[in-house]
Amino acid sequence: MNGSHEDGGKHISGGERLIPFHEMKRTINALLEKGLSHSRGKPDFMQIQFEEVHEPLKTIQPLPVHTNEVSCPEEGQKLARLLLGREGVPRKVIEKAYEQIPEWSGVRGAVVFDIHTGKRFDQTKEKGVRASRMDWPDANFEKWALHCHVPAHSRIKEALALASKVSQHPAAVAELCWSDDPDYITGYVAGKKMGYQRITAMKEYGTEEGCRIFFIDGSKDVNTYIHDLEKQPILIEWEEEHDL
Ligand code: WAQ
Ligand code: MG
Repeated sequence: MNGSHEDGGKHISGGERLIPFHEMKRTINALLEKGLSHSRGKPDFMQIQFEEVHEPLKTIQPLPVHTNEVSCPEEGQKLARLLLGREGVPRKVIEKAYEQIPEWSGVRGAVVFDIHTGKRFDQTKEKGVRASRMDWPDANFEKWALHCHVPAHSRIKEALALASKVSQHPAAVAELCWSDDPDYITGYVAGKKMGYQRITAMKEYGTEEGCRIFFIDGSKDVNTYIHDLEKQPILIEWEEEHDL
């Protein structure tokens, strides 16, 4: 569901999947259900689109996961900034991005932020950039969740699949994310070195301001960065040996 918002209405929900044709009906039904029964409200507009993928599929491992228990959003946000710094985002750049997070809370995709210039890289305004064409088959995800003692929720599956895809790009440095859904306050910071670092409180319950920032290094080759996020098909497949 990727609604148009020329009327200024608020974005309720989105979702992107990568599936074999025989799962089409089940998948579209699930997306419909997700859009119609959402904690952000009732949609007055919805778009469901599918397209055949011709590019070769790439299969990758999920990022390693760690859950950081924090007692309040202030502690969570402080930890997030610390982790971003460790992954290579300069402190000044973290501050610059954080200054603009309130302005970006209505963006329907992600903001791409260049750590080289300290400026927003994409020019998509309120639309943002949507990573697409990634998925994680349920059976493998459930096996992974059991092994890693993480709840087997589709929200976690989708977030970790997205973060794993996004982080594997050569120009990617780190990602910062928390939901815009009022009933979900766990967020994460992710990167090649630190993996997927869940943080159990990134905002207060009841608030609808979310965040998703992809930090990239603009001094690297970024010509195809946005195209790759949108078009490169990636499947997640966990193999236990990689986690030992
Ligand atoms: N590409 C880019 N940005 C996206 C995408 C996408 N495919 N999907 C969502 N976003 C952006 C968009 O601006 C949303 O408003 C925002 O991210 C939040 O999306 O416990 O649920 O789906 O480990 O509400 C993370 C923690 C949960 C999960 C994140 O985000 C866990 C979440 P939501
Ligand atoms: Mg949401």
